Amino acid sequence: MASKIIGQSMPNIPWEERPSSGDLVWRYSRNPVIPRDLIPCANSIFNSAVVPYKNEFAGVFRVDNKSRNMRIHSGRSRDGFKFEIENEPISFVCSEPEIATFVEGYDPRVCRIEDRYYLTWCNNYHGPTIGVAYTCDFKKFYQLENAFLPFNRNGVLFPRKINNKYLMLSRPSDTGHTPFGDIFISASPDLIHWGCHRHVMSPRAGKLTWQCTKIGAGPVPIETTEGWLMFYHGVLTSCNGFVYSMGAALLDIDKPWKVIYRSREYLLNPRQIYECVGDVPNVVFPCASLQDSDSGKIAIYYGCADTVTGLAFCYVDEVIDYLRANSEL
Ligand code: BMA
Repeated sequence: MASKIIGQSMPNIPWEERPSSGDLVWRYSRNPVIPRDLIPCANSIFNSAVVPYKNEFAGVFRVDNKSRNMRIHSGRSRDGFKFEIENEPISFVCSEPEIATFVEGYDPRVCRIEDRYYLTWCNNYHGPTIGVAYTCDFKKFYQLENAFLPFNRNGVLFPRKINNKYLMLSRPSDTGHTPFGDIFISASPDLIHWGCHRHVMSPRAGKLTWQCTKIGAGPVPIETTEGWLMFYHGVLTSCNGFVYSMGAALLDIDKPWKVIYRSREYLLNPRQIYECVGDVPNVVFPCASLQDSDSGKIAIYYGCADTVTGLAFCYVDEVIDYLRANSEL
């Protein structure tokens, strides 16, 4: 039986048919979908999150400005291809002055849980950790406590409670360009207090060399009839620096720290000029997906070379079939 997405139908999902190359994951032919200079202050716009919002799309975007400060901005789109991004970064409402002091923020994810859109991002509080906020309208954002002690990156929420707890994927790290990194899951009753930490996956060499240095969750996991489909980034250390590619794993529906399948090969890697050349060369960094439960279509937004944002497409049943046949745990 073909695997299905459990969730909303999205007849207006941004989409382009697969080209004749027949790839499992294929790029939008007019990438980058968001150019680096969409707003005047921007040096680069990448590693950004898009969600369906009121029959259109909204999102939170990583904008590095021309002073090279990392900021996050909100934005909107009618069709998921053409975006309007606010010129000013998000100014969070926060009742805790110590947490409210914004130093820098990057790599946002957005996860709808019930009627709120939760934003998680890499927030600097004595080093990188996971900031958490929510919005209902993409205008006012209410900041909560940071989820973890520093140092941590790639905090990604699950879109519903599991066993009555909120769950978040994350990657404990260090202060800099971390040369290691495993994916863990933590649980919370209230999105403030986090515990019950469980290990999900480690980087692996050998048959999984593309993900041998570090791995980190990408978009919000997609609920399917087979389990949670998690796209993630995997990093290889080459003689010329890090190379970031995208793979996928299938996680157990009730105990998502249990990995069912994990892709032996990458599904997307830096090979187009806008992925290989930019402020940080050789990076594809997925941060968001849109999916249509009727057709099984998935659209993935990913950062390219830390400079622009790309869009890629795939079908859920094909990705899960592929994982079933090409898994290395
Ligand atoms: C990671 C993060 C990402 C970035 C990547 C490649 O550590 O900082 O924002 O895309 O490095 O530079």
